[in-house]
Amino acid sequence: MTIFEKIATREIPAHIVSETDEFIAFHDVHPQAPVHILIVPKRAIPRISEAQPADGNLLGRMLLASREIASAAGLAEGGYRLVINNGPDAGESVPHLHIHLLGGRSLQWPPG
Ligand code: DGP
Repeated sequence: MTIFEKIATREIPAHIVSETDEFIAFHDVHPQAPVHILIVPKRAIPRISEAQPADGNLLGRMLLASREIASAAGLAEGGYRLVINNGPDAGESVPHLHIHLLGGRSLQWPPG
């Protein structure tokens, strides 16, 4: 089981902000911004490069859910960034697909 599956099954505690039968959203343990939430499918797709066409609806629903999660976190007006790290060059550290939702400060571009 990945660490995020253990969070979904409550084996590991996390500050959960939103949940459906398909995915869960919780605060990142090492926040890189005042708001840093991870949106994670309960089914462990390792990374976006390994997602299948059948995962498309789930991934779309996760993206759309980010709007409500960002609004609930107070980010609707100031804006926010969604990030998916894929593979070692991108800094992927947990092999379970997740969308980072970052906001609450001015974010730089390009990212480091
Ligand atoms: P990435 O580097 O894109 O694979 O992001 C993994 C993120 O997961 C990283 O920002 C830290 C976070 N993380 C790792 N372990 C835990 C944990 O046990 N709990 C929570 N809440 N976040 C975690």
